[in-house]
Amino acid sequence: MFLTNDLDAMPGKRPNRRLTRYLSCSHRAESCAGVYSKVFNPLNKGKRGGALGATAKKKGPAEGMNEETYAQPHGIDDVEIQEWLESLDSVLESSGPEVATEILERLRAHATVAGIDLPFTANTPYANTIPARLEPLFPGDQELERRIKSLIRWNALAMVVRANRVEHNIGGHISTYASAATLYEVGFNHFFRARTEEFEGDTVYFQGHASPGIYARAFLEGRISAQQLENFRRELKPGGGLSSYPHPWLMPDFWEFPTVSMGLSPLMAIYQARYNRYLEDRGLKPVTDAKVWAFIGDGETDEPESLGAITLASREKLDNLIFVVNCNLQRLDGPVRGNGQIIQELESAFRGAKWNVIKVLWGSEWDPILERDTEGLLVKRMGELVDGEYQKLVVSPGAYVREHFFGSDPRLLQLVEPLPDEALRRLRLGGHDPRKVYAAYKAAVEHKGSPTVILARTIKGYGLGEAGEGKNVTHQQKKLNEDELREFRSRFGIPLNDEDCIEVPFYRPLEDSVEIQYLRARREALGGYVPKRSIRANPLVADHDELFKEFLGGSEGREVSTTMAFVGMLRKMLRDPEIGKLVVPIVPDEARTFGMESLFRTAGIYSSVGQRYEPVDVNTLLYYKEAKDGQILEEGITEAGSMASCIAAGSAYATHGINTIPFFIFYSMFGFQRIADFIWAAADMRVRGFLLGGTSGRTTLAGEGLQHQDGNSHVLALPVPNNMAYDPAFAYEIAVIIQDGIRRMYKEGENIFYYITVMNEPYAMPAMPGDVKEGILKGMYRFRASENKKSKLRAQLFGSGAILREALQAQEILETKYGVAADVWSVTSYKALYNDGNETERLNRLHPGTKPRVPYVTQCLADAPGVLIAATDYLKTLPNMISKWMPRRLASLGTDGFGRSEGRAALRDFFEVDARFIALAALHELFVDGKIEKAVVDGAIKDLGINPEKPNPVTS
Ligand SMILES: Cc1ncc(C[n+]2csc(CCOP(=O)(O)OP(=O)(O)O)c2C)c(N)n1
Ligand SMILES: [Mg+2]
Repeated sequence: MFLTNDLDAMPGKRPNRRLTRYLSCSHRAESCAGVYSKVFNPLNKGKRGGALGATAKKKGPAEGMNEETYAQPHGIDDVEIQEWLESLDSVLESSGPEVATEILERLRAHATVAGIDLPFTANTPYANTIPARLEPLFPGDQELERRIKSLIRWNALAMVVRANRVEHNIGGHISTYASAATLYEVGFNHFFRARTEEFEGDTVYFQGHASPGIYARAFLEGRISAQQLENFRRELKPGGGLSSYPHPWLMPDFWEFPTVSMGLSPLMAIYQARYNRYLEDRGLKPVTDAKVWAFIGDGETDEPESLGAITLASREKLDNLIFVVNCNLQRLDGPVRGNGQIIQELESAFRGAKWNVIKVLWGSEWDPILERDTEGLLVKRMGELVDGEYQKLVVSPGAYVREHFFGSDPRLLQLVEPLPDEALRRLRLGGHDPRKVYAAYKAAVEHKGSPTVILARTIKGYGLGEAGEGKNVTHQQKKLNEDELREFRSRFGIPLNDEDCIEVPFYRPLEDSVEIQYLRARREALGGYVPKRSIRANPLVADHDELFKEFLGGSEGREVSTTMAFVGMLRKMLRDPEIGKLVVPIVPDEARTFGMESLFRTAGIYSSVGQRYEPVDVNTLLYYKEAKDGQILEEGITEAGSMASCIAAGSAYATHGINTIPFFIFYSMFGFQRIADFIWAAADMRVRGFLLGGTSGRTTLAGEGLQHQDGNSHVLALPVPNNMAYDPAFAYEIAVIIQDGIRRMYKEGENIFYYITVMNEPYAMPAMPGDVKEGILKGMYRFRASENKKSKLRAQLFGSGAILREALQAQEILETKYGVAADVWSVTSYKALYNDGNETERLNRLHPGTKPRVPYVTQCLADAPGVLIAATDYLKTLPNMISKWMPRRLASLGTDGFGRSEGRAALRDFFEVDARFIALAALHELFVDGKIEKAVVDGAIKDLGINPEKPNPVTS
């Protein structure tokens, strides 16, 4: 190896005096520590040499810098540093970076052995990761690309300014795209490959607030009309408009991924990249080099979801994933880290997570200055400023830059002495330099073995000048005055005269202009336009009657839970010739809870590396089998990650042209309640598939208590318009719902998805009582009518999920003890009934002359006499919201309140939803109607063992 005791004797190598000296002083740990950290820690600030300016001197280390590294090392002078640096340069020159790396690693190891407590840092200096000398040639016509970009900048600004002139406060963002224009344009001109017949295409998550720029480009491409641009944020205007942000629901031929709720898209992108690998490993799509690009804001990285799954990406070696963080150092209110350095903070997080990190901080104008700086002072100075200082510096005049940045050290001043102030003002940041951005993107797409993050420094509101460039108010800037418009026009060379310019017209060069021709040619070379969403999967054809038939017959007395019944269906679906391969079971470390472990062995758990170990339970029937072609996505404890997988699987019909059918089963309390925003995004994305809320029902999940017992999720599912929510009680109901769901989504292509709650209470599953399929799907059907047709005392009992059985018991109590004849209804979906009722009302209101329609609930209850009682394991609001379409008053029982650690019987007593309370409610309603005496109710309270003074579950 290179580091021998006899360095001088190595052929062809220059004697490495510094390293030799270091090695020989290893016994003097303390003094060597100074040497080491001084040379190799880029964040170090030396006491000598006057490297710190007046401002920096007063301050402590910037945030993210280590106090220890800031401390002044002793016994070392600049000459010594210089010698070390020269030694390293010489090694680099003569032996290359690999040898230099080896030496540094050996040195670090040696220092550790020598007892030197090396300060940990995952950071590299505040410099470009790719040095100028390793930059590839820029393959495009830089001047032409700049002109195209300028036109896009103009149109993006124009659409926001015009929209706000027409309608004050309609909103929109100028400064996000202004900062990211180069990041996007280099991608559009050189990297983003479209989806074609032959190639699946790259997947791009656009930063939501940059949408004006993406629209403006599509306008130049001739894909979006001037009329649509004019109606930005006014989608309901005749001729159509453009949605504020990327929403596939609103623009299904254009946008693919909703990204504007911050933090969702980074996580979704990670799981998308992983899902692409899953499809490849399972042979469902060919192996390609398609990339997933995610453009995110630096402020956005504060959302826990943004960085929450980055270790998954590196663990899975997702080199098909590229994050581009637009580091304009600002968020909405002000700087992201005014007192620190967001870029360094992100670098250490990503490097710590083993990502390939590429920093693009400085533009080409800096290269000659850096080259002149043989002492490394400039890079050191670059690392000293906190972001708040940079925010000011990058939009300041050259004289200010000279004084406040270079002025910290006479040697730095000397470096820029030949440059006029104007040249200092024009020193660009890396994210605005296409050559630097191109180099980074090229390195990213060529990188193997880990995901890449590009940290690109930009200026928020770039080009807005006085109107907001780099200012704290820039995020909200929507209006420019005449001077500001003219200034912007001139800066970007938009061919509009002073007069026209203030009207802010959209500008598109003629079709045969070099700009349009170039732009089209570039996109053609990359396969077409991006973004573009299209449905590429063919509909399924089978009816799957055979598959689900067995579940319509009941369990013949055997006690099973609806979860077990569902797992039985899943097992069968996995074996189905048409859908078997397409089924994607997804579970966040809860498979055993749901009795799904039997699938481990048969379907296998997906692992990109197979199973590198012999599982501890290998000798058991249901061992933990991981396999490269495993079908189950066992995601570990991440409902958000699992949902992101579900989104990738449920949108694969569009993204990949593959009808994968996700079945994401989770602890129901940790679904809508915890990850509702992802579910909302899934709805926007037209995701198809099934969410299964396991262990559901506030009183059905025994023992687990307040944080687990779910009586909320069906209420939380209400706002999601295209989500079909069902609370079935029996196996046949689930079978009917799933079979119909597959038909609607994958045969008919409806853009809906399902939420089905399943429980863990075992009971005998009855056979389907006649043809009640329609009622199951519409939300309710009469499950068991009373056989007593003569009684004058009548009741209708509505039960759902496991509480349906309480209603059945109440039916018996009422008949046998009180002579009340009650019918029992299974309400499978209050949501479906609610939507139907509202739609009926609405149609009647809008068409007063036509024969009024009757809500389905009203139709059902037309021949259902007596008092009306509903009992649910969810909030009372569910039955209450449909009561207005019932022929009479409704008494609702539900589980409003905090859960308890208890058994089912005690819980149902506590929440007053058991058979006794249902019976009491019916008797009380009859009493209120004057049908029975008060004494009967009093007697029932006593007989049924109900404590009338018990605490209210809602407030206790
Ligand atoms: C979850 C969420 N919270 C808040 C917002 C509101 N919001 C929109 S833009 C923005 C600031 C964005 O800053 P950054 O991520 O740095 O993006 P930039 O515009 O600077 O590129 C905020 C807070 C949002 N869209 N999503
Ligand atoms: Mg920002």
